[in-house]
Amino acid sequence: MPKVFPELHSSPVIHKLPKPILTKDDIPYDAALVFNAGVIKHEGKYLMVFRDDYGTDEQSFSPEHRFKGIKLGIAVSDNGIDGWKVWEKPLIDSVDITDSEVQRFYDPRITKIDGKLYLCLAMDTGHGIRGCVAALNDSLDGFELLSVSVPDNRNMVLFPEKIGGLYVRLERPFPVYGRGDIDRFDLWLSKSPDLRFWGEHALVLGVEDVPYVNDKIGPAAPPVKTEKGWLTTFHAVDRDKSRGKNGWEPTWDKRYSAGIMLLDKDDPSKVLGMSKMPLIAPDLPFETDAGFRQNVIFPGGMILEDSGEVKIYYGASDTVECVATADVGDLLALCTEKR
Ligand code: BMA
Repeated sequence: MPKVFPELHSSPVIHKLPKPILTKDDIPYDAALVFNAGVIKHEGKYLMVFRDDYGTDEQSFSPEHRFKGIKLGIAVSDNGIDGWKVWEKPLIDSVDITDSEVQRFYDPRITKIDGKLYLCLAMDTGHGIRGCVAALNDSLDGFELLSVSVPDNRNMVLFPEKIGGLYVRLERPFPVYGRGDIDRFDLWLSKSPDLRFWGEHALVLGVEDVPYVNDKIGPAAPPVKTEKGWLTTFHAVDRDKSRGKNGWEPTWDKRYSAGIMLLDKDDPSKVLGMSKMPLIAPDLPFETDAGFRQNVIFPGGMILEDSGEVKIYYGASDTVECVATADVGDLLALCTEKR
């Protein structure tokens, strides 16, 4: 029986906005759950690509009557906090996918490399979950898939520049055999000369390295560059069978929090330091006591401002999109302090 962790709290260096920044009520089309967004700065504004699971609500939801589909939508804000304007047309709607093998895309992450925008997406298919790297159109109304992994893999994030002449991504394969009878999924890295062919796979962080996790870890928001190295969040899951009904579904026994670590500037498979405590944990009422899956926070965007403020965008309860801020110096200190 894995160890169970009774309470987790966000780090004192984290300042959460008390209310979500985007919810279903802000969406000009069918929306039920609006969460797990990628966010970057683009052309003087903040550009968000969010996930929208639609077609049911808490009252009509049942294991037989689940969501009709998933759309990926676009929202833009002047300050990255409020005033989000949601574009009338989503980037994609799963019901419009014509390839019978592909069911849906979700959990978009966005990265700008050499001025061009790229998405990483999870893709559910008839033969497993696959991780995708895609180039976003200049008009932001579609994307071209550049690479699709073999199953099962997801939670990919791209580094915002080439390192040692190669593109680099973090990712989370699902090794179902050989790691015991619970999830035990780890965080990996791959490199590519062209964003299409990926190799030089390396383990970055094992689930056993994170003291507050008894289940699985994986990437969260794309890394940001600091003078000390690459600062990056990761998602961290602990499981407790006694949680029982903990959201809309009959059972939901997982809790998702987020960790923070520092990777070597030139060899990002090397972890220079990691906080031994969670950076962000579900601890606001709408994160712990409401929503589709309670006790879930999942970062998908991280922006380092010139002032040293870091904005971390995260989905809460798989239901709404939120933001927290922190000082970059405090985040780096968390990764290097010995405790
Ligand atoms: C993961 C993904 C995420 C989600 C999380 C918690 O497996 O599906 O999109 O936020 O579970 O439900």
